[in-house]
Amino acid sequence: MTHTFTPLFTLLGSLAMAASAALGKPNVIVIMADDLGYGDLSCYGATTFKTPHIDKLAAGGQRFTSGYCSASTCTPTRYSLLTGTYAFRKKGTGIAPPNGHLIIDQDTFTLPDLMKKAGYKTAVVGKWHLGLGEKGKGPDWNGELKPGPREIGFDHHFLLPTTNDRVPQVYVTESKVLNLDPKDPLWVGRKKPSPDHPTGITHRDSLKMDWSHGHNATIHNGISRIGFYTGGHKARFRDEDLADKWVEQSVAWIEQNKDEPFFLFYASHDLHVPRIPHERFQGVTPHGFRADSIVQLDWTVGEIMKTLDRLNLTENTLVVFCSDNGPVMDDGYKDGALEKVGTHKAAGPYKGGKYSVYEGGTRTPFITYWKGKIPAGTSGKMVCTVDLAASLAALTGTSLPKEACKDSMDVSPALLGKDDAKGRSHLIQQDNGGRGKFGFRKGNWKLTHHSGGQARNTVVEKNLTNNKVPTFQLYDLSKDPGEKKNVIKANPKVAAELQTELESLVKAGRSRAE
Ligand code: NG6
Ligand code: CA
Repeated sequence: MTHTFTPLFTLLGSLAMAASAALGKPNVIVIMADDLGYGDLSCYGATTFKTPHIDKLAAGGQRFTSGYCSASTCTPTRYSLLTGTYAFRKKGTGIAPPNGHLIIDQDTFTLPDLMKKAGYKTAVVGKWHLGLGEKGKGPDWNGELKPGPREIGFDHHFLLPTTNDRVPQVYVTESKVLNLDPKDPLWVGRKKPSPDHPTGITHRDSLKMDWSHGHNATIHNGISRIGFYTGGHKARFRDEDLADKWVEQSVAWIEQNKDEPFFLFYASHDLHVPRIPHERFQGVTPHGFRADSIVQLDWTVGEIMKTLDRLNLTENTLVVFCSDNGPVMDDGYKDGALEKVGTHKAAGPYKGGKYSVYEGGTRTPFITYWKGKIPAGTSGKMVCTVDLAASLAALTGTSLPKEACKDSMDVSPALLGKDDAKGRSHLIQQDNGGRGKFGFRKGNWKLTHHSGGQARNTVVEKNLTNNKVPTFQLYDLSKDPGEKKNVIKANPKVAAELQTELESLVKAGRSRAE
């Protein structure tokens, strides 16, 4: 019997492989939002403002209800997106400072490396926040900003170096600060450069947006920032123009590369502080600049999709929309986000937000769209931004070196909306790292580990911080998605199993099978 059936199975197997190869090499655009929570889009339940362009992707593609980013802050999520490895496995992957060095080792096999191996042109436009320059040296602002995106696999970059609340407000492209006048060198540092240097403390009355905590150093564009800088005046941009500039740059790069497969990582900054949307978006929602910035982000997505339509690329492009961490209201500036939040639930039904290992910290909008290839629908499969490396490797038929992408799972069938697809069976969620806080989701169970017994920001809309919590808690997400009832006492066996598994996955140094 086996004898007669074997050739048939082999035939079916090779047909299945041919089918996946027949998907060819679609262009891939990963749009990563900044600080966008699960409930921050109208397709994820927001009712007081609309996000029609992103809603269109959700309505025509897969809208994930268990889509995650790997950490509840920016740098570790971006690190794991680009390396396919959980950031907690490497020291120094927390929020990068203004003068931080590149935290991805040059010999790491990265997501852009794998796309290049697959024959793609690669680019990153937007927020970087992974450091520039060598360890021990950091960025050479007036010279070559190397190593940087080029050295880890991007053919092209047009970037904001860190975040816009960190100095300096300049664009980086071709490994240099754009429009830098050598006669006006750029200096970036941690100490006030001279006693008369204006800061958010000495010139607070002159600010167009006041700070609430931190963010009181050098002033640029009426906003005081984290860190100090002088010079580089011709290179400096206005916060209001960031989104327009990145759309312009992305559209130009897509046009230049329309005839070959391309991979674009579009890293938006819109609702990260300081939230300064362009004047045309200011006041479009009842919630102040935070939600106005969401509408601006939605506009950028619309512009990118319009470009694909115009160039006839929509049916040959996979678009992945995701976020880098959950939401926060007051993140250091008095922009009224908290006061004007009204009934809006930025984290949707989930607890916590940015900085937290509760679901609100990492369960975020996650949409895949590919016209004609991905069916429309809502998916409950568990997927994470760390999985894009292994999934795009599978989609493009590229092999991953054994030692690379240690925690990236091939969830490409789920991303493509296949009926029989599986998502992840487990996921480790982390905060900014370094303090041993983890969330561990397995099926519908969720174990949280808070070393030191402190949880951050458990109710986003009330701006509570640092609540005391037990070291381990257990939640049953099938009955209690909002992580309200700790059921660890009633389920000691489950808790012990999850604790052991979490510990062994952390210790093992990898979770992708070799
Ligand atoms: C914090 C900043 C916060 C934000 C965050 C990084 C203060 C008081 N807070 O340290 O405003 O910049 O870092 O955000 O300075 S992230 O989304 O890039 O991770
Ligand atoms: Ca962020």
